[in-house]
Amino acid sequence: MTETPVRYSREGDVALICIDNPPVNAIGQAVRTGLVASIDAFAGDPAAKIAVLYCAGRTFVAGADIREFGKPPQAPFLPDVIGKLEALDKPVLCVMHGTALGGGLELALGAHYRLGVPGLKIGLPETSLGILPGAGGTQRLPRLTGLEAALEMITSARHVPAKEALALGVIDGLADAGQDPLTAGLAHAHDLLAKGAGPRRICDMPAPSIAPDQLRDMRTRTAKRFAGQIAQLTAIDAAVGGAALPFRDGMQHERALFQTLMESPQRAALVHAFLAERKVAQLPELAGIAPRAFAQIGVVGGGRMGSGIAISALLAGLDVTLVERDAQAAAQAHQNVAQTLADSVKRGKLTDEGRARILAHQFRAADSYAALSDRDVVIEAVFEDMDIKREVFTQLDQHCKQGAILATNTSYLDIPQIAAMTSRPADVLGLHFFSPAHIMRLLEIVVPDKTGADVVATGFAFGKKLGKVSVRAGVCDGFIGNRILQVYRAVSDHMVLAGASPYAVDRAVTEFGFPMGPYAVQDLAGLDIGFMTRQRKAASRDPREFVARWADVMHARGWHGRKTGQGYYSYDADHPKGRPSPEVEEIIADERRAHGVTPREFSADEIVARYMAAMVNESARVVGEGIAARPLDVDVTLLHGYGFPRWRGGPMHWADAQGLGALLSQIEGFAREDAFFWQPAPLLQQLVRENLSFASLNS
Ligand code: T1G
Repeated sequence: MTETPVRYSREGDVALICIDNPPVNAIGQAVRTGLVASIDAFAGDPAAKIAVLYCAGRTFVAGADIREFGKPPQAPFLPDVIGKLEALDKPVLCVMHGTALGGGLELALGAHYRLGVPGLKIGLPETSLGILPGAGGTQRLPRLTGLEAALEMITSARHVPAKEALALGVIDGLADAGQDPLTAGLAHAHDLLAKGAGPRRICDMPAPSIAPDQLRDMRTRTAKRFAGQIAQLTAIDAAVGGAALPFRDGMQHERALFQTLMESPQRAALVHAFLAERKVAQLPELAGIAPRAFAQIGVVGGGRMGSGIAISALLAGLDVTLVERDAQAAAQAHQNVAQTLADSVKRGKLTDEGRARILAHQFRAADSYAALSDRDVVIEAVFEDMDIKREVFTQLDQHCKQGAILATNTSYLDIPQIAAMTSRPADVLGLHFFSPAHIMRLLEIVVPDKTGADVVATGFAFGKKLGKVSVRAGVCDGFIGNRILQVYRAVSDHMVLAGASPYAVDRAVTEFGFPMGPYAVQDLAGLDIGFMTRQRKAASRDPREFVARWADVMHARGWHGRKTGQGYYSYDADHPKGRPSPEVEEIIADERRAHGVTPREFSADEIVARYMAAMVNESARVVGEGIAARPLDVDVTLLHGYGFPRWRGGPMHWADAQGLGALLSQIEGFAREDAFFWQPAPLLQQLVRENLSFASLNS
């Protein structure tokens, strides 16, 4: 924060109020205080006929200061500051650039005129943080745009581009391209003065209304889209309820609902997720370490994963050479990439010119490793087999320039062993993408002991360029995400053996908030994948570990999940999402009989309790062993790669909210049935002993 986050000055008859609070001009207490002082200065300055409110730096105000959430609120309060601005009897013009979000947009709505700098995006993303616009957004925006458009903006939390903001009437005009906010503001202020424009207050505009059936539809759609969450429906209540009241009462209604949400566990979880996503890349070991260049990317392997990685890099503007084993495979890979780019155009993610430019200038597929000799970073995405990896890395070592980074996308092979196949292990690391790689945001950056810090820093810089959320992971089977996944899948199998149906497990888990349960996910991924994993692990498996044989029986029958029409669920034209299969239940019943198990009932609560306890316990191990740097790294991994419900914050945040003592007792209780599976994680025991939370390890 600069010393004076809000500056007041005057140029002729135009007062200038400039907010300067890097990095994103968030409105914290100092900014609110500064705004009040500037508003007073403008009101008391007889030479000032109009004020221009704008921001220094890369963006207009990105919102209230999220770091103040959960602390006692400090005066002056934002709704009052905005009310004071709006009440001025001289006009105020607000000029926005970058992103005007949340409290930032609400501040602009308190001004009398609004101008956007091209490239501006506006939005009220509060519901994505578990709250609602609490400084008049639910009252003022609908008066400008109508309730329907305002509610769509508020519930979707989306960033609205300048042109759409103009069409919606949220801004009055756009500055010329290349104009900075101050220059544009001064010019427009003079125009307004010349026209004799006075204050134009949104609070004086008539309140909008919405037809009852339209409102009902909107509620139904919102409840479905944001199942489990409370902020979106509460925001609708604030806007619709407020529109039926005089403006001041509407503001109070909004405030009351805002405060309830502010105190909700969902708000705490969503803010944790927001901050954790930004903190994952902040690692002490990387402080002050400059990344290497990474403009020229190489990819080995043009299958689904390799082409997904190539596309991700291409969409980020990087230059990509993809190598396949022969000319035919290279041509096929080229076609895969071209096809996905064409799909991106259809999905509106890319323009047709963008697609043509990428194919003409940024991308080529080749059939020789020599084509990778100028690459800065090469990512291998070939079949998961150590002998094949050896061939690839031997070739890369021969052909890649000195200083090039050699990355493997392996999900489970031993990366130090792969690094040792080269003459430069310090330049080798894991970049574990999730499929489809151009869509999934998670990237695990897997760091063997010998990897150079600048190589890791390059991994993070590369991930950021690709728009990924990158998480540092240590070396172990499954890294962070898949290692934890194996354990909560195992606990599901335990429950199924004991009597729960796979469908009951999936139902309970989706009711908790995951988009899919573990069995539906296995059907989607393919049951052959699970089969291969079991084969791979067979030799090293502890004999006390329970392995579900029913999965092998299903595999042997050719039931490989969705792609074969039969897995845990049966799929057909009438049931594209699958329906329970009595034959699967029969196969499972056979195995129960073979184990002498008398099946028992499981409530949804018990299923979730065991599922989550297993997930948290393994997560604690992953942190305790240093595989994840902090609990927040586990949370971000599960949120972005495994469908953990964001509004529950991730398994470690969720565990803290439950109370670690209670969770440990639960695990100890389960251990009385199965001491091998339910060994409490030492870190969990330690935290309980010391009366600490996982969050205490995040700083
Ligand atoms: N408060 C505090 N810090 C914030 C912040 C905020 N609102 N927004 C960003 N930061 C920090 C962020 O943690 C990071 O810090 C740095 O700024 C750069 O962010 C009353 C109550 C604006 C699109 O939800 O969406 O207003 O990690 O890495 O990719 O109704 O930040 O460097 O230490 O994300 O260029 C509503 C949240 C608040 C917007 C920029 N506003 N921010 O993205 O950079 S609630 C939001 C964003 C509210 C009122 C209510 C993005 C961005 P550090 P960054 P970026």
